[in-house]
Amino acid sequence: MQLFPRISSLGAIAAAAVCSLIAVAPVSGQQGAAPPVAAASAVNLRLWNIHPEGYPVTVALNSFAEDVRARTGGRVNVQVFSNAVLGDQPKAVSMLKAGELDMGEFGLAPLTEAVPSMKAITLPFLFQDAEHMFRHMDGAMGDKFKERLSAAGFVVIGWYDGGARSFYCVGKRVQGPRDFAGLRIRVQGTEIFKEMITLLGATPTMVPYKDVKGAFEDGKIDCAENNLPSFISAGHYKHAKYFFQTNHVVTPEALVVSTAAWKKLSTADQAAIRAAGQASAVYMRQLWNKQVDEARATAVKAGIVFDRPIEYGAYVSRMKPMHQKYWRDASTRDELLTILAN
Ligand code: GTR
Repeated sequence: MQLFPRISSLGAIAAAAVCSLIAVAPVSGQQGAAPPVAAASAVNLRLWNIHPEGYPVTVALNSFAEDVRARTGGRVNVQVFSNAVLGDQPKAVSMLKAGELDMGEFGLAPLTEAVPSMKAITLPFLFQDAEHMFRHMDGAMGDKFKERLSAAGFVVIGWYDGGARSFYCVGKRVQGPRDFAGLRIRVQGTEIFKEMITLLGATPTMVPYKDVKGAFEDGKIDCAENNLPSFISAGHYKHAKYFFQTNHVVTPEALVVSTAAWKKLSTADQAAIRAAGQASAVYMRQLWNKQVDEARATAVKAGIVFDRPIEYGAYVSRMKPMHQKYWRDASTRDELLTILAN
């Protein structure tokens, strides 16, 4: 199912930005990890996860851990720490870099800090839906990002579904682009999300994921944006009664092993972990679609009021300055051209 109609004005923005450019510099792929060393007798991998039990990501990670144990004959033990018990996402990324964690299931927001050329794929109104996104992430583009992430310390063993993000608010029913004016909207802290909110005429307010519910309670924010399963599982729906289904960002997430931990594994264990990671991504995506339907049913039952944009042109034109910036940038232009063309 397509989440929003193909937007011709996005193509126009692209054309305007690209035609003023001379040469397209190829983005050089970098090779990642060094060859593996011999297997240790038993390996324990600590895996960070932001979501609670029962959430599709958590269910898939638990099954991944079992699968790894089976495929390695118990040589590799994956310990899943869910519900962000070890800290929020930015902290987990720095723990992984410091060798205090070996694995994580991350949204793209923190990973784009390590590989800025990936920012392009978190732009609003870019991917139409999950099918469109995975066509690229499971193909040459995904492989290119895997190489760059590996060079930056993250070995990707599966692309998970981060869903389609929409806005939801307390007290104000947003139904059109002008209704965003002056609202304090929670963001994850990345440049693109902050800029998107500012371009909508609202105020971006940085709040860690685990504190969003409290920020609603304390009146520190008016709105947040996320996918339907997170809206329910994080309890945001208990406060924000107006859901404006913009599906503005459709994004993948990544199951990663730190390059340092990866290098300590034998070639056979690396292969087993890769296979289990890939299988868990397939499983996660199946669970996801079901969870979206269930989350919507829970929201309807809880009396959430749903609205959808009547048309998308007004939102896309507001994003124009940001989109143009990435069209002009040689490190992101190729990806944008490929995505728009396919
Ligand atoms: C969730 C996503 C997390 C993180 C979180 C947030 O839906 O799975 O990776 O991005 O939203 O908004 O902080």
